[in-house]
Parts: sequence; structure tokens; C-alpha cells
Amino acid sequence: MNNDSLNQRFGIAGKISFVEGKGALPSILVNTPHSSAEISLHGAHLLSFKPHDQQDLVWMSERSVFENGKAIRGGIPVCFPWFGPHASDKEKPQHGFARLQPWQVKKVEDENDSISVTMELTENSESLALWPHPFKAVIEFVIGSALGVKLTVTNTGTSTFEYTDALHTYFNISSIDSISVEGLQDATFYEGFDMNLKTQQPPLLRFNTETNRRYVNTTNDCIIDDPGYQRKIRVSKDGSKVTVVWNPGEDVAKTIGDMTDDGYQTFVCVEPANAYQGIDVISLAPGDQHTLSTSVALIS
Ligand code: TA6
Repeated sequence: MNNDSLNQRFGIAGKISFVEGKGALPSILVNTPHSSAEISLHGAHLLSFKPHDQQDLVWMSERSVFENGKAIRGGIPVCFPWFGPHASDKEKPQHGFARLQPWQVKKVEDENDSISVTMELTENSESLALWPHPFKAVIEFVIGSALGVKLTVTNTGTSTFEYTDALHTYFNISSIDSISVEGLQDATFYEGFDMNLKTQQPPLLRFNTETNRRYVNTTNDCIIDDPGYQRKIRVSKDGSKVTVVWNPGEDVAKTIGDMTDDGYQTFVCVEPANAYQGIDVISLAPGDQHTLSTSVALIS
């Protein structure tokens, strides 16, 4: 469906419009009494969520590529049906194919103070070549004073499959040196790909180097305290036992082509996930479904 047809079917004057976004990829612009947002149909990728009179809550890389088949750097990449590198085939795309494919808009609802947008991805020749399972993935964004994102995967095939997923949220921060993340004290984590389990002692996580922690068995909210922007962001989640916290730090940032050398200074990823064999892999029998959701809100 082109933007004209999408506008005719789902557009709402002053609230929802479909436009040609960066790289000519179709984008949805959302405007509510509390906030504005942009969601790309490419990857069902949230690019912006901006409460009025605030800096954007999500970060976008100045150097992000916007191209069919390529991943966008920033916002909320949807990682599915695997998180991180593929378990057995490193040639397969990191974080799965959901963020690389066009999604279909299914529903838009105007609830006065908030607007919800629902999009869907199902199996296709490219997905089946990478992952041989029929599925339906439905993502619902609720844009209002807070941001809600809900990813529901249904097994539409005839045999059980397993998958991992994440809502790989990049938060826009004033400076990585000055923020902290609360909510992970006593949680156990793997650092990068080191499989020695550690425990976080301090109540606050601070950043002065590359950080790639995969906290396992935590369902806690996290609070990002950003004194520079004078705000605290609460990140809640459901349907997830793993929280990933990532910032590449100075040296790794230089190796990431679609990020400026100093890009790492202004984001932190806090990612609700289901990940890791034996820890939090979702197994779905035919007809079953699972929902991973997150809610992002400013604490006043
Ligand atoms: O969630 C953290 C992580 O898995 C890191 O290991 C890092 O690679 C990051 O995601 C970004 O992945 P990407 O494929 O988008 O470059």
C-alpha cells in the first residue's frame, strides 16, 4: 500500500499521517495532546517519541542508514526471531530479520489522549529462508503521555518453534558520564559474551567504559536518571526475564560505521528481552502466543 492509500485508510487529520521518511522509507507521524512520534514501516521501527517540551526520549544516530534490508541505528529496533548473533550460523543477520523487513499497518486507534498503531509481519520467502517457521508478529505502539510497545508472536504453523526477542531501545541522554540506571542491584548478569555470571552490588549502574550487560532473571523496572536533561525515565516491561544494558564506549563506537565517533556519549540502551538458551528462550506450540512489552514514561 502506498502512502496515499495508507492516508486514506488510516490517516486522521492532525493526528496520524503517512509520509515518505528518510531514505524514502514510509513513515507514520503521530501527534497527540502529550507527545509526537515517528514510526517507520521498515522494521516497525520507532524512530522518535517526544513528549511536548522535552528532548526526544529515544536516540537516533546521525549516521543511520535508511535502506530496505538494512538495520536502522537508534530508536527501537525489533529483534526477532533471535537476539544477538544467530546461535549456529553467523552469516544470518544479527538480531534476526524483523528489523530488516517492511511491516504492514493493520489498525490505528484514536483514544483522544493517546493513539495506537498496530503493525504485523508474517512469514515470507525471505524469512522462511532464514527461519523455517510460519508465524505472526503483531506490534502495538501506544503513543500518549507515555510510550507503550507490545510485541506478540503467534505460532501459526503445525510444529513447535523457539525464538528469542528484544525491544532494543536506545534512550536519548545528555551524557553517558553523568547518567545512572537504577533497578538492577543484586541482579546477576553476563558481561558481553563472557559466560561467568556476576552480580551487581551497587544500587546504581554508571558508565565509564564499554558496557554490554545481559541481566538474567530480572523483571524489575529500570530508572534512567539524567541530571543533564533534568529528567528520570522509567522503563517497565512484561513478558521478559532478561534486561540488556548496552553502551559501546569510546573504542567500540569508533568501529561502528553508522555511528559518529562520539555517538556513544548520548545514548544508553536498556532492552527488555527474552534471550539465551536455558535462560529465557520462548517456546511456542502451534496456536500459542507470547507477548513482550515495554512502557517508557517520564517520572515527574
Ligand atoms: O544489545 C546489545 C547488542 O547485542 C550489542 O552486543 C551490540 O552489538 C548491539 O546490540 C548492537 O547491535 P547491532 O546489530 O544493531 O549493531
